Amino acid sequence: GLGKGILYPRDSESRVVKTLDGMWNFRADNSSTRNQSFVDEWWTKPLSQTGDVIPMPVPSSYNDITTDKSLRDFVGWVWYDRHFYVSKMWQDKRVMLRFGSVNYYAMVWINGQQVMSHEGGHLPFECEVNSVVSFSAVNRVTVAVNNTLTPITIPPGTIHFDSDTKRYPAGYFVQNLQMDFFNYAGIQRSVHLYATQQAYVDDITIITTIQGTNGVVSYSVTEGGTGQGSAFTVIVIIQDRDGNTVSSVSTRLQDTIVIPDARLWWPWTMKPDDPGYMYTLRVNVVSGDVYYQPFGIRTVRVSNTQFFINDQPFYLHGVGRHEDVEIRGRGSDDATIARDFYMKKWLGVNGFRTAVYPFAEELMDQADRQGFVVVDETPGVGITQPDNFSPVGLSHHKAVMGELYQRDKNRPSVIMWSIANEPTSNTAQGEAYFKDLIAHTRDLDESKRPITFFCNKDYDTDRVAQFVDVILINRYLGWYSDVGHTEVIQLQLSDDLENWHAKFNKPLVVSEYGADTLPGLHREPSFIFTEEYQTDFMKEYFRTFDKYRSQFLVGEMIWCFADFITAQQLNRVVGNHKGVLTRERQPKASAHLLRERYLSLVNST
Ligand code: BDP
Repeated sequence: GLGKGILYPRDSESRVVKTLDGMWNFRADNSSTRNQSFVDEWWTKPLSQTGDVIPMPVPSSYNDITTDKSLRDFVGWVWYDRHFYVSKMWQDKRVMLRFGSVNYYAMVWINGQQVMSHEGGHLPFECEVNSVVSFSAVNRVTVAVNNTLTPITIPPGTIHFDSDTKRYPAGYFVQNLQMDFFNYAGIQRSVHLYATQQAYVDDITIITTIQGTNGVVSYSVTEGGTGQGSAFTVIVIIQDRDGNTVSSVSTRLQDTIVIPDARLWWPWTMKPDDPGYMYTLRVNVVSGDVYYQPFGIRTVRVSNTQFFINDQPFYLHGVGRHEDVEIRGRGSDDATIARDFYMKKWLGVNGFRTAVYPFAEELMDQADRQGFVVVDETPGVGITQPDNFSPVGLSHHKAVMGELYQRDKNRPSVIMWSIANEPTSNTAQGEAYFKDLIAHTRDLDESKRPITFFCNKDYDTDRVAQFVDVILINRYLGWYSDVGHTEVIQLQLSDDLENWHAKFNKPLVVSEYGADTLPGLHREPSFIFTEEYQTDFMKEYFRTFDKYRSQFLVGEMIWCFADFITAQQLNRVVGNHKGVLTRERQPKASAHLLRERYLSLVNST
């Protein structure tokens, strides 16, 4: 089994949710040993009594908040704490503390007692806190966060020490990362404290199919807490988007409910007047708990040449993107989420990839409700070194995939799982590792969503594409190879696509292609880094896509939606500039070109 559910903390007539977002106290452990905080047991008292603290917003990455370079580039333990109350009205409830994401490793104490730890960023974790909180006095929550990446973290990294004291100061080290984005860290998503009844809905899984005009909804509810067994009686109904009950009542923990004349979930480009239709499964435990689980009715499947949503052919014209914004870094905020969806809609984008880690639940909710498809990806980027392929690393990667599935399994927007980005997929080691991980992912998902990974290897050497349902290839023809030569793109990409399809007989997506572009830089004829080069380059890809779109190409995703920050590197001028939008989410010339194409694709289907 999967173990516990990780349902989003939602309000209901029986549940209360409060947020612990806001300013926390913060202190980095700068000691030469890097773990003096553990020797001095910082969790045993308010952080402000251990030394100087600074205010730190939650949610946010801590890196870009201050002017302190050592904090921006910090590697090691940082500490957060704050006070909070738990209302006496919650005394007989089950009280939960939930973190949307802490990057990378987190330990949590309440009033000096450790309550949980979690490994891996970008995914939620929670625990019950009744036995450690006071309902009649102030409480303290302390969080220690470590962003050190090792060969067996997902994503992996290494620490390199330089001990030549003639050249480097004492204790000098660098963290080498096998990824092209800044390793933002901290409490990057919301923190919730919430209360449920003692007998509660622990988990809900919903699988939908379509029969004629009927929507067939199979659900299963997992019970939790006291009242298990016969005392755990449920009343389940389905509500439409306006809250009207549209089903009969079921009193079973597992059942199948038929909705006649169901309204299906569609991507906005397939049904512009009614995209993203969401129903709600209302689960009422008779002894009190009520949980409202949103879901959509849709199917996905693939043939050898096509991708189908609700049995209609679907062509993905999307973007790869990061969660990345000035000041907050990877910290989630609703204004950015809203703006990004407006810009995606403006661009004519009908789907995106969560590169290269799971995105915020609040963002995913909007993909569901606005009808965007999502290729939902684990943080498995940079699995390229022999020591990344250890059994410990693999079992952690499986656990992460399990957490991602648990979090997102009921989302209609999620049409594919991506297990990794550009791993070493052309060795026996890579083959064994990903074969196992893909089989594990298939076992998890009863709804049988297609599985994929982002491949940068060649059709004749890759050994993992054989296991996936859709082949996604990242290609930088005219950029990382034959730089400046747009005239090779059509030839090379056509040859590549034809060979992949001939060998594997599976649908393909060109899942990354892009050119760094500094807005305002112009040159005619085009020259790399200018706006002219980005658009000339894209036009060559477009011509090739159009040639294969009616054959076996089922999607294209430009890299990237918006510029984003990376580590300091000689080939990155303050970050990666392959965005069609700037980091401020304003268009480059390429955005207008992409928009023209994508909107014409909307109108042609
Ligand atoms: C691709 C990687 C992506 C990078 C991109 C680039 O998958 O993470 O940002 O290259 O270099 O290979 O822009």
